[in-house]
Amino acid sequence: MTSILSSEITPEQLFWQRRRLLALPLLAGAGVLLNACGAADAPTSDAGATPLPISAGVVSTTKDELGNPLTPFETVTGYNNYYEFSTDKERVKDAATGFVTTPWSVVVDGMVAKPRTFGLEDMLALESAERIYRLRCVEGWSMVIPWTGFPLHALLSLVEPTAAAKYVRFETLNDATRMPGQSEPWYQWPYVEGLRLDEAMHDLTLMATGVYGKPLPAQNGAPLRLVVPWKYGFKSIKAVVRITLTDTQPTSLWMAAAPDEYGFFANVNPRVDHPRWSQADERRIGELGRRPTLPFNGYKDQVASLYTGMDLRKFY
Ligand SMILES: Nc1nc2c(c(=O)[nH]1)N[C@H]1C(S)=C(S)[C@@H](COP(=O)(O)O)O[C@H]1N2
Ligand SMILES: [Mo]
Repeated sequence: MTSILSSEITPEQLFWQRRRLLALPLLAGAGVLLNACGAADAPTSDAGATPLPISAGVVSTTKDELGNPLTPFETVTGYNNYYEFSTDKERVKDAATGFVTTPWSVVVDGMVAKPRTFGLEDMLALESAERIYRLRCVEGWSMVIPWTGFPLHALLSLVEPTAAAKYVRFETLNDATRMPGQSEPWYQWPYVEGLRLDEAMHDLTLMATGVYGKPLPAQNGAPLRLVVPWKYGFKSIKAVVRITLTDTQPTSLWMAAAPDEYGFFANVNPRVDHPRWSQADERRIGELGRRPTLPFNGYKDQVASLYTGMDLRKFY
């Protein structure tokens, strides 16, 4: 992170500075261990023999619960899907540089007793958790990412969804002057995603505000993005400005763009192929070869009960 003039320091930056100071004693050890994960595996063009500098912040562990090493910081923040900025994963980072995320607010409305507009500072004040999650992109690659943020249910319980609410609809910022990809006519902007309310209330469902112990970089969806680890990555919508509770199943950008290819649920399922490729295995970025894809991306024990009685080969 570049140094900040004190005149430019925002409440958000102060928050993160404080957190970093509190966590400082862990810093040295974490850096050494992270280095061993091999930043040189990053699929960026400048990933050569010299390891890239580790510019990550503090994380409490170097592995997920299955023993998989974290994907290096430079890869997590340098290889991104974010069509509002670029369709080239290795260009998103540069294209998103300078994207202004303060001030930022999120409207939470629809079928709720207490609709409210949250400032980013309100949401950063919610209790923060670290979550190490696998991210499985529908394109057949994956990473292991240490997020920080708050469970979505913490936010939803503040607005009190009504009994009629069945779904949650999420919307990304819609501003082509700030997101140049939105000038491309191929997609129906803004990016929209949706969850069933019980999925949204599940404790694994995270609103991420940070990654690798640092504020979320623009390319990862700053200032806050959804993370639903048992679903394909496209469900994890970035730069959220609106969350609407509704009784009708939302139509996502991808459902509208290619209804035969992308369904509402999009649970990771190695037995349901994409019409154009197999989903049986995946390339973990940084590894040679491919590894089998796990049902629900390895979160089956936690989430399978959400889908009791549903034919998951049919309800993609
Ligand atoms: N608004 C928005 N959100 C988005 C996308 C996007 O293009 N626009 N891409 C999705 C896809 S396909 C993936 S795999 C993840 C990638 O998240 P990451 O870049 O943080 O790894 O973001 C998802 N969220
Ligand atoms: Mo994706």
